[in-house]
Amino acid sequence: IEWTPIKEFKEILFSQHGGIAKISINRPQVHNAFTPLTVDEMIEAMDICRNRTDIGVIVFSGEGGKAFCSGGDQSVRGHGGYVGENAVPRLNVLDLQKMIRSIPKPVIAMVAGWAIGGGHVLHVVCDLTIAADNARFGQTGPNVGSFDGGFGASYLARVVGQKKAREIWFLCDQYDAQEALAMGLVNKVVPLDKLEETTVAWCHKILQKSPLALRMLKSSFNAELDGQAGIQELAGNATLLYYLSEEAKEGKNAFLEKRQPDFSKFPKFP
Ligand code: 1HA
Repeated sequence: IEWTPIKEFKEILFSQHGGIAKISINRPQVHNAFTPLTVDEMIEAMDICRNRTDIGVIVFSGEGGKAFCSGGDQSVRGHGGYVGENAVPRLNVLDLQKMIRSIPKPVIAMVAGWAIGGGHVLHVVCDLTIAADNARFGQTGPNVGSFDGGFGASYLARVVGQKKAREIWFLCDQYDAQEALAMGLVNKVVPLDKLEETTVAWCHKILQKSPLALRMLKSSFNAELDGQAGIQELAGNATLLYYLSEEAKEGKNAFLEKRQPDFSKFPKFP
C-alpha cells in the first residue's frame, strides 16, 4: 500500500492513501511511548485531518510492528506531567483523546504489538480497533504510579463492562488479541502481515458510505455518553444540516436583503 507523506514531523509519520490518513507514532525504540511533542504532533495531524474534506477516515498506528503505543514516556515524566523541550509538564494526551472522539470521521486503531497504559487508552477511544495476532493489551497505571480515570476508566467500562474494566485496572494483567476480541475490546484479529491490508479494506468500505450519515452516527454514539459536550456535537450536526436547507437560507437571505423573512412556504411537518 502506497502512503504519500502529508507533512513531516519529528516523532510521528503522517501520510495518506486516497481518502485514508495514517497517523503513526515513530519511536519504536521505546515501543512508541509518547512525549508531549509526540502528542502535539498528533493533535496537529488530527486538526489537518479534520479540515481536509478529502480525508474520510483516520488510521492510528505505531511504527515497527512490535508496539502500537506503550503510553507516556516515563523517562520524561516529571513533577506534574510529561515534560517537553519548554520544560512545562503536560498531560496533553487527554486533549488528543477528546479530539479522537469528536472528529466527525471514523478513527481506526491499527494495533500491532503492545497497546499499554496511555497507549491502551488511545486505542480504546478510537471508534474501531483492528488487532494483529501479536497484539497485547493492558493498563499499567497502578504499577507505575498513574491512572486515567477519564475515558480510560469510564469509556473502557462502557466497552468491556464494569467487572472487566475494574479487573484490567486493578490487576494490570496483559491480554492477548483473542482475549481482547472475546471481551469486545477489539473488532477483529488478523495475522500481523495482513494487518494493514485488512485495515485499509475496512477504510475503503467506510469511504463508500454516506459521510453525513457516518458523521451523524458518530456524534449520536458520543451524545449518549458525553453529556452537554456530546449534545453540542450532535446539535452542531443538526445545524449543519439545517444550513443546507432552503428554509434556513431564507432567514439569512432576508437579513442580507434587509426584508422580513417569508417562512410561510415551508411545511410544518407532523
Ligand atoms: O496513565 C497515563 C496518563 C494518565 C492521565 C493523564 C495522562 C496520562 C498519560 C500517560 C499515562 C501513561 O501512559 S502511564 C503508563 C506508562 N506506560 C507503562 O507503564 C508501560 C511501560 N512499558 C512496559 O511495561 C513494557 O515496556 C512493555 C510491557 C510495554 C513491553 O515490555 P518488553 O517487551 O519487555 O519491552 P521493554 O524492554 O520493557 O521495552 C523496550 C524499551 O522501550 C526499553 O528501553 P531499553 O531498556 O531498551 O532502553 C523500555 O524502557 C522502553 N519503554 C517501553 N515503554 C516505555 C519505555 N520507555 C519509556 N516509557 C515507556 N512507556
